[in-house]
Amino acid sequence: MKPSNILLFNPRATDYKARIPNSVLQVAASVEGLYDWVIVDGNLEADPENKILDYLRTGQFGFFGSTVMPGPQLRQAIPITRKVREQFPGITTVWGGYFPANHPGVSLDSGFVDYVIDGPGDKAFPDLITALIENKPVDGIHNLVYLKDGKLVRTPKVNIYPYDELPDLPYEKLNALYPMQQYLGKSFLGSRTIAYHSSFGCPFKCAFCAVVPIYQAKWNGKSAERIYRDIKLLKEAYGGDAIEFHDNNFFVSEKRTAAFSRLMRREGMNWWGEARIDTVDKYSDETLALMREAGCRMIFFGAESGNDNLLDFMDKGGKQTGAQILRFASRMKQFDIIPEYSFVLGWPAADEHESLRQVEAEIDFIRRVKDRNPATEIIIYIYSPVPTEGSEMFKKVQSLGFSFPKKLEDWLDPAWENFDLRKNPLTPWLTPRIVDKIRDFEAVLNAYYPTVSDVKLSGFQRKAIRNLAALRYRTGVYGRPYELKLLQRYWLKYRQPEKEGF
Ligand code: B12
Ligand code: SF4
Repeated sequence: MKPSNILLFNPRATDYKARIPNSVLQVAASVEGLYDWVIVDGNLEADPENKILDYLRTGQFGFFGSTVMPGPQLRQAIPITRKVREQFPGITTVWGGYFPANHPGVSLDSGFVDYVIDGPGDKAFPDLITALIENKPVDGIHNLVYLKDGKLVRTPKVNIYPYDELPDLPYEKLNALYPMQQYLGKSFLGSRTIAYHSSFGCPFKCAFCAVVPIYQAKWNGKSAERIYRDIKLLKEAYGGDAIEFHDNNFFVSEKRTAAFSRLMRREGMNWWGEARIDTVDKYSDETLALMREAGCRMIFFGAESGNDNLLDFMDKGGKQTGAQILRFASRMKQFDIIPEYSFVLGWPAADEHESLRQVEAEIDFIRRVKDRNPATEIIIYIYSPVPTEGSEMFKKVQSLGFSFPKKLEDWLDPAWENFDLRKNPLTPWLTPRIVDKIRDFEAVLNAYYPTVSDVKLSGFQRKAIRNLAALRYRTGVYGRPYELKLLQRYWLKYRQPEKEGF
């Protein structure tokens, strides 16, 4: 009979700050009590490959599962899964997470990934293990993608589960493998920051977003009481003193946010989460004041663009407008909650000229946001297509000549890695000249307004870098800011996705 132990792998995603590996931990929770499991965390291992092979050599493992985000996680996920297949052909390999869910074909065609989980793995994974151990068919198990006679098979999809019904995360067992202290790092919010995930999916359908094909506009969140109970545990057992909510959209329900805030008032913990502007703009003044009182210091908002036509094109418009983005930045100031606005530049455009015009208009808009509320944190991404099949945007992207790599290994090419990191898009309409324009502006902006999130930057460094950038920012001459880039390389570590992520 196939051995039932499971090895779960979290490939390295950051060199800078390891966070609680919630993806594999939640998968572990789904098999806890049924099968034995271990986690190997690439963020904390110098040589995860050998650690994994050592475990597998014991002969007790029948299953290898890896979570995979696009980008640098592939750098370990691909060669290590391939090695597992070569050295232990009897072990079943399973990939889950955003990369394989959005690119199942290329993952399975590699020949070393047996199953992809598309969506939550909380029921699919234990069911799959049991079926394989008991030699039963897998075609009735939800959220699976696999190859049968060379053809891609997708089983019925369940986008979300009622989160409150899922088991608690096995923090204690994780602590025995990797002491939790290593995961509770210093951040702008506190000195031992907890990473917590409180909801599945998102109720919206933005045409550029990787969450949409997986969750298809469904959302379900844990109750305020359940979140509070978990946070109390992490505070009391491990000393957590601040929280980063890793939900795609934490603030969907005002009622839940208000209830959570009421519970958190006594805890003295700062927290941060991700939201939509149009959603939080509907919150009452009382809720916003309550959130701040309860420790909400900063909220990440996908502002995306100041152009209403573009907002419509990305299916974000109708509700969110450029005028609202500006007004809302001022509203947040009133409540002393820092809005962290992310903008995406380089949307599909007919040619270089149109693309350049768009980029210049966005730069101008970002400056207006900063004028309204200088505390607004600005994050600039370059548009990287995701396969949102059926959306007008993806159709346009394809018609303009863009396509994804056909082979899994091709994703390891540095150019595609930069694509994943939303640094260099490989989209035909963005020329290197425009990419430089965006990056140069970003360098000047980040220097003139150093982020409060960079806890390693001293007061002196902040002042020095700001003074150096002042003339460029005021005059709008951004080109070739070598002096700023040099300083940033050594001083500004935050928001460099290859080091950090967010
Ligand atoms: C935490 C996080 C990170 C951390 C890394 C965490 C880690 N693993 O060590 C950091 C901050 C380093 C990071 C970096 C990046 N991230 Co990130 N990250 C997240 C975030 C916020 C939470 C992930 C998480 O913990 N989810 C909680 C768990 C419970 O949910 P889950 O992962 O979906 O897991 C469920 C299922 O997917 C499935 N599943 C997942 N894995 C597995 C594995 C197995 C074996 C099985 C059976 C099932 C399974 O079952 C799970 C339980 O239901 C997500 C957004 C989100 N809310 O998920 C983005 C997200 C995954 N990241 C994203 C991106 C793009 C990145 C970056 C590539 C770029 C960037 N600048 O942000 C960088 C990469 C940098 C790098 N060096 O690799 C995107 C992916 C988009 C896409 N195109 O596919 C997301 C979706 C954010 C977004 N909305 O844009 N990230
Ligand atoms: S609101 Fe955010 S998470 Fe939701 S679909 Fe749009 S971009 Fe994606």
